[in-house]
Amino acid sequence: MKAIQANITTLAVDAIVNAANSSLLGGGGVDGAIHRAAGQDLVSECRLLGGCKTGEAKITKGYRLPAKHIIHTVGPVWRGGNNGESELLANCYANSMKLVREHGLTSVAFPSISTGIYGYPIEKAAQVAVTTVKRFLAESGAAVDVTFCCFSQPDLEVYQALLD
Ligand code: AR6
Repeated sequence: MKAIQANITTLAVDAIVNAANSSLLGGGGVDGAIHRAAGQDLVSECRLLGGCKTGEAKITKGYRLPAKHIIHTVGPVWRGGNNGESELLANCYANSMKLVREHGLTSVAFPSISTGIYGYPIEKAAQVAVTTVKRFLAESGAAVDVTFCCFSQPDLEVYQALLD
């Protein structure tokens, strides 16, 4: 596991993860950037998926992206922390990693799910992200190269402190 600062749409990995909304039809933030970079064929495939519940994950092709696949997951909206947010966020990471395994993928990059428009505090979200992925790798024995792709330098510092 490692953390980097980058635009996730530039990464040539087996899968990048999208912080989507339950419609899976696009939005702002990283979702908007991924849909713009992948092109119109992405939304056509997404229309066939029937949406996605919070904490669940669905996979599509990567289309024009350098990444081969996109795993779309829906993070929780932060409502103060006592509304199941941490469990739902952990489900996003665990269910995305399950898809990585089921599809035989060996590299995946995650954005910091829920910490933009959905308002989840970065320190708390990064803790959930790192803990959940670490546990998945240990329990499954999977050899997957996992990158936490941070958009800002302060976010990168938070992840790096947890990974050291
Ligand atoms: N590469 C990597 N990270 C990025 C990029 C990028 N190109 N662009 C933004 N981020 P957000 P959420 C970071 O708001 O909070 C959408 O409208 C960003 O700085 O994209 O889960 C969806 O459709 C932040 O650290 O996702 C939903 O409606 C992180 O990605 C809603 O936003 C997540 O921020 C989901 O909100």
